[in-house]
Amino acid sequence: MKILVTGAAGFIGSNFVFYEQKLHPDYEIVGLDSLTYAGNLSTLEPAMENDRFKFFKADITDRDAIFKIVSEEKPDVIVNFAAESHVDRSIEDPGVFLRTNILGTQVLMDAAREYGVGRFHQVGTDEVYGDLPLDRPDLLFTETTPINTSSPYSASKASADLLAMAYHRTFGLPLTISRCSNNYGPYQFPEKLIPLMIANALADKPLPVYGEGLNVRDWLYVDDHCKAIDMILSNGKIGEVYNIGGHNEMANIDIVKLIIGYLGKPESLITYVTDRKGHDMRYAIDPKKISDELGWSPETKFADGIKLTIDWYLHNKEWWENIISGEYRKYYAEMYDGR
Ligand code: NAD
Ligand code: TDX
Repeated sequence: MKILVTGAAGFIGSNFVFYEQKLHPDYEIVGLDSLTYAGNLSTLEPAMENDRFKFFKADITDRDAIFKIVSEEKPDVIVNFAAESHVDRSIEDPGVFLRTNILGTQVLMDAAREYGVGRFHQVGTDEVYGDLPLDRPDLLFTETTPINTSSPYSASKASADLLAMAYHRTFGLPLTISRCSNNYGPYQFPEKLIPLMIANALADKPLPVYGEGLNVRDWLYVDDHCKAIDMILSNGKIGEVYNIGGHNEMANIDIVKLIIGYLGKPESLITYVTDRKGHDMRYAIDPKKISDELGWSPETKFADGIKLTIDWYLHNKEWWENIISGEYRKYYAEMYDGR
């Protein structure tokens, strides 16, 4: 079995490579990434030690490069993690989100068709369903919840999902789609809530909480997302969408307080800042379909996963300090200074 993993140098893509290497030591894995600001080749160093792993630096919107790699490598499966993934950046500059997330997915699916790749898996997000109200805890996103996007990011991911379903129906491309809730764990880029709060708290810098901090996200440890994708690749039904989430809803402010409590930092670091435009209130996944049909369930409880994650950032300062010393400083100043 040979799997082409796009976005392999990003947060979930790299964790998926490690997960597959461990679970299926006989698999060949081809990592592909254009190494945007969010991609780090150093993350993949442990994977490179395995001679069944190979890496290509390529952009998924580059048709010639992608066709060449797919024709030469002949993967059995393509799993597409490559994306622009940060909502705040999509509000500042939507263009690259449309290019990578929609057109890049199209290029990959065209290559899969051209060279008869047996399976295409599109990694989607729960954000395509829009949001849920705080006062209706009974409401959850199911696979049939209508698409109702709020940000350019979620609109681009929803477009990719729709295009994928169209490629399945029109061309018979054998594919599956997963839509996961918020992930956390090692190697997450520090622009996202949890690593940003850990990094700032460690530096005794203000912790910028949007609005009142009451927005709710449904957090899943990254390995449990990888486990779900692996199970979908093995037993998922072609043409189906699978929601992934572990019933772990938490308000942002509670996560921030938990992080500062664990690190022994004062709550006075919390700074309420101007809210995100179009900020979704609550996400909550109903994982019944993947549990019933594929027997998936999450293994890591949030109380354990968040400790593992904070400890990882404490022990791997070099990884994220390198990142926040570069281009990221400019981004941070533009996004947060005077907010
Ligand atoms: P990330 O930003 O950490 O990683 C994305 C990777 O894609 C980076 O390595 C980047 O260099 C690469 N990339 C970007 N544009 C590319 C291009 N044009 N060609 C090739 N590579 C390119 O994101 P992530 O959090 O790891 O998310 C991975 C996928 O999972 C995305 O599709 C995202 O929408 C989805 N997802 C993420 C979450 C989450 O909570 N992080 C939840 C659900 C779904
Ligand atoms: O500085 C911050 N302060 C803050 O209050 C940041 C960066 C975020 N927030 C809030 C906004 C959200 O309510 O925290 C929550 C989580 O924010 P993000 O980490 O930006 O994640 P989110 O917008 O929920 O999107 C994530 O989950 C779905 C991923 O980034 C997406 O790629 C994924 O599809």
